[in-house]
Amino acid sequence: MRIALIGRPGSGKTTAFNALGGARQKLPGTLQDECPVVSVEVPDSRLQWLAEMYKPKKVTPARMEFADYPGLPKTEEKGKPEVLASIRACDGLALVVRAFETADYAYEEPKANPLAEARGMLEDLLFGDYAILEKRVEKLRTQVTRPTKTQEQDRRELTTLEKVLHEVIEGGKRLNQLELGREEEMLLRGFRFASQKPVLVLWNHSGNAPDVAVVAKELGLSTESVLPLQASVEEEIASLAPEDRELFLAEYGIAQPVRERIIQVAYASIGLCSFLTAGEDEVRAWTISRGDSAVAAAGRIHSDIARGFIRAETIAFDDLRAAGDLRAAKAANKVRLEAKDYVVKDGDIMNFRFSV
Ligand SMILES: Nc1nc2c(ncn2[C@@H]2O[C@H](COP(=O)(O)OP(=O)(O)OP(=O)(O)O)[C@@H](O)[C@H]2O)c(=O)[nH]1
Ligand SMILES: [Mg+2]
Repeated sequence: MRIALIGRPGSGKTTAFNALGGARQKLPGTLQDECPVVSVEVPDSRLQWLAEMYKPKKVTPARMEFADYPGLPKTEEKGKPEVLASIRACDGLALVVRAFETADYAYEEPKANPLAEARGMLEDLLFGDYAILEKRVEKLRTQVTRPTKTQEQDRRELTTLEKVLHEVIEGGKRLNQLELGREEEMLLRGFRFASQKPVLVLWNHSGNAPDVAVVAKELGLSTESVLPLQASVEEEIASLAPEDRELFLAEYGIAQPVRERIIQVAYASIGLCSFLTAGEDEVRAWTISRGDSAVAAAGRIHSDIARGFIRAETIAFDDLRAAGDLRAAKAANKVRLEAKDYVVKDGDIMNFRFSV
């Protein structure tokens, strides 16, 4: 899972990136491959409990990556489409907005106006996607006039995209507000449009925390996807020795460092959960999407396990903890054999039976 830190120039993306534990660096990144990336551990106390039971050689938490993108200016500038295009490879977006004043940066807008900034950014993502849609439609329109192998398929794609464009432009709808059939949905998903990605908002302030519910409502987002943060304070705290951090966090009234808070917000807004695997070799957490099936979970580990899937021996972590150990859990009938289409729950401990 990779989240792109995006926003207007100077909104505090790199500062937030540093607060997440990324190496301190002020060079503006360029595109996807060259963007600095930090990998953040997903805190999960269940892993420690399992490690005590299994005494494994290795404990591997789930991780989430954050990439520090260059700023997207309001004006049409060279390079903006490239940045927008490369954002599409990420799984989610963290929109950093400026709610602080500073004289250290030459801003397009002299005064911070975080709500307008967030709205403008969300609009930019939409317009970037329209541009891609329109280009594709134009290309298809000439393509379908020639007899090619893909003519039928191209026609269908063109019909869908024209419908989408119409609803978006005439109907004023967002890409994620359209009512689409399964095939149309799959087609659209292939584009990995930025405006269809889950968004969390990092409201970068300097002591004047916003009313999260109000911000979320104004932006049409869920309350749990807005995260207030004091990036420069947290950047400094992250650079301290671990034993000094608590004191400073308390001083600034920060309950938990952003590194830990952002994971909860990202999990909620992207709709993720974790399943676990446990054994003497390794105790490990894996990130999947809520609603994923057992066979999809198997595929996270290895495509062979998904291909040769037979059954998944499954127990809820809470059931295992309540029983004390696996033997007692089995005696209490808490271990289930689940089939391919079983919907995996957060905290399921799974052992896949497969043959290839
Ligand atoms: N007061 C204050 N200043 C901040 C905060 N976050 C960032 N800054 C300052 O704002 C300026 C820009 O911060 P960066 O983190 O480099 O912003 P950026 O979004 O990475 O900028 P670009 O990569 O150029 O788009 C720097 O001078 C930071 O010190 C904050 O929370 N409070
Ligand atoms: Mg930066």
